[in-house]
Amino acid sequence: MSLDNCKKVAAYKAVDDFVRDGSKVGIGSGSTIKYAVDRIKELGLKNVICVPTSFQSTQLIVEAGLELSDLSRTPELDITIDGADEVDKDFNLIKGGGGCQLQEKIVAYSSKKLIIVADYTKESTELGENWKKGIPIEVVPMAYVPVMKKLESSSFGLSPKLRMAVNKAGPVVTDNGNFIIDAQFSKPLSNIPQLAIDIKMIPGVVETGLFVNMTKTAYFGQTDGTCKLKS
Ligand code: DER
Repeated sequence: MSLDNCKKVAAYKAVDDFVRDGSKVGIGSGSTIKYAVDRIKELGLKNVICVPTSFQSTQLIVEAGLELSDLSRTPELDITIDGADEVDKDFNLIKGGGGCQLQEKIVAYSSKKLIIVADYTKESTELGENWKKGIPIEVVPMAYVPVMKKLESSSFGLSPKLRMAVNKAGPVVTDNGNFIIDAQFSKPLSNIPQLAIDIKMIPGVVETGLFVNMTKTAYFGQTDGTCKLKS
């Protein structure tokens, strides 16, 4: 089964298990979440209110004809469904491969439950086992050089790279007008909760792609067409 089909299996199962008429749902960003939106539309559920986590997520909601809201009008969500770049054995996540982690974390934090949907390649024992692009860190543009210097200093020992755009000259600019630094690491991260706090405290850092203690539910689509639930 293709990776896309694995993503679809995970997303469909999560929607079937958690989304009901009247649900208030945070819609993540990336490629897997598209299948969750497709499934919500396919089920024809009534009065489902969707809050996006990016321009891409907004487009998915609008194009599916679902009710679009925001956190000003819907500040408390029942669930957020979102993808992940990696999930470790303790449910620490790396997110931000698509550069949307700031709004994703805000919306997930505004939800009673964050549900991760992914293909099987995203499940790891330790962070970094499968995801090799590092920790995405959203930074204020004027601060990216000092932030990079701090990340590569002995206090962090990371290898930061400014994320450059592919179809545009220069750096990637997020939906919030910021840059992304991908902080690579060669050995397993220790004390991830503390690392997430320490990175966040560097002046100029807006948000990290380390999601800690934010979920205990993840669906992983498998190549045999089954879906593995980690909870
Ligand atoms: O950028 C993000 O945070 C995405 O949610 C990412 O973590 C998962 O993207 P994918 O569903 O395309 O793998």
